[in-house]
Order: sequence, then structure tokens, then C-alpha cells
Amino acid sequence: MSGNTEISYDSMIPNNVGLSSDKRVLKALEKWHPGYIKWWNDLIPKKFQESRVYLRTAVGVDPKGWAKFDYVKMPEYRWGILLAPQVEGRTIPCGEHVGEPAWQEVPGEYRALLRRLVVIQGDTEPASVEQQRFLGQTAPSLYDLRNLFQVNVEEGRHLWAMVYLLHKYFGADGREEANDLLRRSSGSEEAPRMLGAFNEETPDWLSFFMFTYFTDRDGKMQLESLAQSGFDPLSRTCRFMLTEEAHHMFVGETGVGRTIQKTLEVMNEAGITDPFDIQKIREHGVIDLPTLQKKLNLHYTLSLDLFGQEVSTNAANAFNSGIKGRYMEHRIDDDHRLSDATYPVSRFTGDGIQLEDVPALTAMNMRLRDDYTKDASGGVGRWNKMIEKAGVSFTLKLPHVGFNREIGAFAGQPICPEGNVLSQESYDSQVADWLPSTADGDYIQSLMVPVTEAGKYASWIAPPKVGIDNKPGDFEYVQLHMA
Ligand code: BYC
Ligand code: FE
Ligand code: FE
Repeated sequence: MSGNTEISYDSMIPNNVGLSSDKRVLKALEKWHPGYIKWWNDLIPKKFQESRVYLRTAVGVDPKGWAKFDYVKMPEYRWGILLAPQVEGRTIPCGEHVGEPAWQEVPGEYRALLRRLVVIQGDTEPASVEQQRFLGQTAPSLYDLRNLFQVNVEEGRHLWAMVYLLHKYFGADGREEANDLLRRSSGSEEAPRMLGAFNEETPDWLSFFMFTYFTDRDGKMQLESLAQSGFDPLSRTCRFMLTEEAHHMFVGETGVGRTIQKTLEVMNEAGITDPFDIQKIREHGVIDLPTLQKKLNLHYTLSLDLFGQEVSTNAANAFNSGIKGRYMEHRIDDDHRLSDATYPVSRFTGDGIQLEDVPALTAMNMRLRDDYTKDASGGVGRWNKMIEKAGVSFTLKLPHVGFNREIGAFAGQPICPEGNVLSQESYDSQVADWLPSTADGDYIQSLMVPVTEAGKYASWIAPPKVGIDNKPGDFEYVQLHMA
């Protein structure tokens, strides 16, 4: 815990960056630490702080044995600073410096650009914990409660990861930015989080699963591109973060999948064949597939906004300077400079939606968003397989990228999920069919009753196929503190 000056800070923060011999950074982190613990303690309800949670903790960077599982009280979680191993002879993978040795220090001319990206990345991590702060009260099982807290502590660690970079490489202004990461707050009027989706609410567990499936996947894509950075410490930090990110998306995909599974089971048992017979389905305390589709529409489109404008000079500069690469840059077979290449981006004009070739350098955000859409469609396909197998005639779909957008070419346009441009009037009269209505939200909320008995699950969700760390079905993932 904080407050004990005897604790060797270096051993309290597992790290592979030689913190104990880096007195300046160690001191800076020591100064930042109490604010972090205060933020955590103010945020997460006390009874959970005092509960013992079966968590994995990152203890190294060896791909085979980087984590260990044990019961931990969350405020005592060992938020470590871990970078993937340095790759001998690594070079800058893209842009005008391609092939030059990767930077081990911040390149002066790109300092502002680099700092901005680190700050934006850092800002999303605590934001997500803030968004999820109320969910512990209504967890559908101890298994799910544990997964929520696992995601939360790791997002906390991701904040540490960015704060380390700020303290280590950005001097006084880095220190100020690190403080501001704890000052801004999700949904705040005066000091909101930087990106739109991180000021939205995560009001229920289906939202949490959709968020970890769709929004953590933006995290994956952005971390993948930052892992390609010519600034080596950023690359190494992001490479290690990605090993944790996989679990967040697993929680999302299996969480949505288990929700669907339960609905299908109940429909089959009750002999309900029409997936649109919403009232009858809801009588059984499960979430109907059309409502699941609406939640999917919302979280997917909020996440699309996180890719920024389709055409962006910020993004062109980041690529050209070697600060941020493309998804899988190292596997792409081209000159990695893109001086003459083009890329098709979506445009919206009076004549509707078109694709238009623009210089590929300026289309980095669009390209990453396209890669994201491909990546996100995988799980949707697997969910549809479950539905098909159950003999229910319903298909979940990713809506058209023009639907429900606030950033980029389609911002504010009345485009339906199929991609047709409608009159505003027609759009407004149908939007309740496409996005969760207040009534949908109220219904889902009514299902959010906590289940705290080991091995038991709320009415609307099926148990997982396998336990965390191969634990049996009735394992007590959280030993709740009863106060
Ligand atoms: N909301 O030229 P543009 C994660 C601003 S998630 C509000 O397109 P750029 C996680 C933009 O800042 C991953 N504002 O911008 C997931 C710019 O402002 P300025 C987080 C927005 O830079 C779950 C202006 O509009 N990491 O890790 O090309 C749980 C013009 O836009 C938004 C990153 O995002 C928005 N959605 O692209 C936990 C990586 N979009 O500069 C964690 C770092 C744009 O004109 N960030 N604006 O004042 C970036 O690479 C880029 O900043 C962005 C934006 C891709 C986000
Ligand atoms: Fe994260
Ligand atoms: Fe995540």
C-alpha cells in the first residue's frame, strides 16, 4: 500500500527498465504515485478494494511466463513498468528515415508530435476504468467480476506505461502531462477525456462486453501502429501492452458470445422461433438479438470515431516522421515511404457516398480503420455461427461506416446502417430501431442484478466454457469483503 516510506519503491514496481539506478525517474514516479493511488481509491468502491481478487500480474516479458496468478487486493496490485526486449539493430520501419537506426532518445524535431500521441494514448487508459467504475455492483458472476477487475488493473498499468515514457523522456512538460492524466476525467464538463468515446457511459455489462470487443480493439490497432514506431522505447512499451490487450478482447468476445448463447438456449427451450418476438423473449430474462444488434451498432460506430479524420495531415506527419507505422508495417511489401502511393478514402458529397483516391500518406487513419473493420468482423462471424447452429434465423452485422458518426466524412449525416443516405426526417423516425432506446436501456438495466455465489450466473448470460487459469466452474474468483 501507499504511505509507507519504508517500502522499496523499486521492488514495489516490478520493472525491467533499471529504475533503481535511474534516480531522477524513480523520484518523479514516486511523486506521481500517491496521486495515482488516490485516483484508484476514490474511483473503485471500497468493498472491492478490500476484496481478494484472483488476478494475473505481469512479472516479466518472456512470452511463455510473463504473468502469474494469485489473490490480490487491488490497491496492492503491482503495477509494473515492462518493456518488450530491445531488438538488436532495429531500424525505423517507415517514413523519410526508413532504414536508419531506431531512436533511443526523443528526436528533437518530432518531440511535440510524439508527446501528443503518448498523452492521447495515456488518456484513454484511466478513462476506461472511470467508465467502468459502477459495473462491479452488478456483476453477473464472480468470474465476470474478476475479469472486469483484471481489465481495470491492466488499464491502470497501461497508464503507468505512458507515464513512465513522459517522465523518462519529456522532462518538465512530461511531468505536467502525467499530472493532467489524473486531472481529466471521463464525462467531466470542465476537464473531459480527450477522445469522444471515452466520455460515454458504460452503463451495463453488455456495454462492457461490447466496449472490450470494439473499443479495446481500437486500442489494439493503435498500439500495433505505435509498436511500429521508430522511437524504440514507445515501440517496446506498446509491444508488451499488446500481450495484455488480447485478454481484454477475449473478455469482450466471450462476454457477448455467452449473452447470445443464453438467449439462444432460452429461445429453444421455450420454443420461440422468431428472434423478433422481443416481448416473449424478454419475459425469460435474456437479451433479444435485435437489441444486441443495436448495442453492437452503438459501440462499433463510437469506436470508428477513434480513428480520426479519414484524411489527416497529423497522421501523414506521424507516418512520414517514423513515429507511427501502419498495422503490420513490417509485413507490407512496399517502399514504406509512400511518396507516390494512393489509397481510397470515403467521401461524402451532395451526390452521396464515394471512394476517392488520395495520397496514401494522408490516408493513414482510414487505412487503419479499414484494418480495424476486418479485424472486428472475425468475432461477429463467430457469433453468427452460434446463432446459425441454434437454428435461429438472424444475422448480426457491422453497420455501414457512415452510420452514427461524429468524426470524419460522415459526421452528422443521416446515413442508415445499410449505408443509404436518408432525409433527416426519415432517419430520425427510424433511429430507435438502430440504436438502443431508453426502453432498451431500462430493460437491460433490469437484468443487472449481482450474482455473488461462486459458479452461479445471472439469468441473461451463460457460464464460460473454461475457467481463468484453468480453474474449475465453482472457483471463487473474488473473495468478497463483507463490511
Ligand atoms: N474525439 O487529424 P485528425 C485504447 C481530433 S484506445 C475527439 O484526424 P489524428 C483503449 C484530433 O485530436 C487507443 N477528438 O487527428 C481502449 C485532432 O485535434 P487537433 C488510443 C478527436 O491525430 C479501451 C483533430 O480532431 N490511442 O488504447 O490524425 C480501453 C483532427 O483530427 C477525435 C490512440 O488513439 C475523437 N475521436 O487522429 C482502454 C493513439 N478524433 O490536433 C484503452 C494515439 C480526432 O487538431 N492517437 N480528434 O487539436 C492518434 O494516433 C491520433 O491522435 C488519433 C486522431 C488517431 C486519435
Ligand atoms: Fe489499455
Ligand atoms: Fe484494453
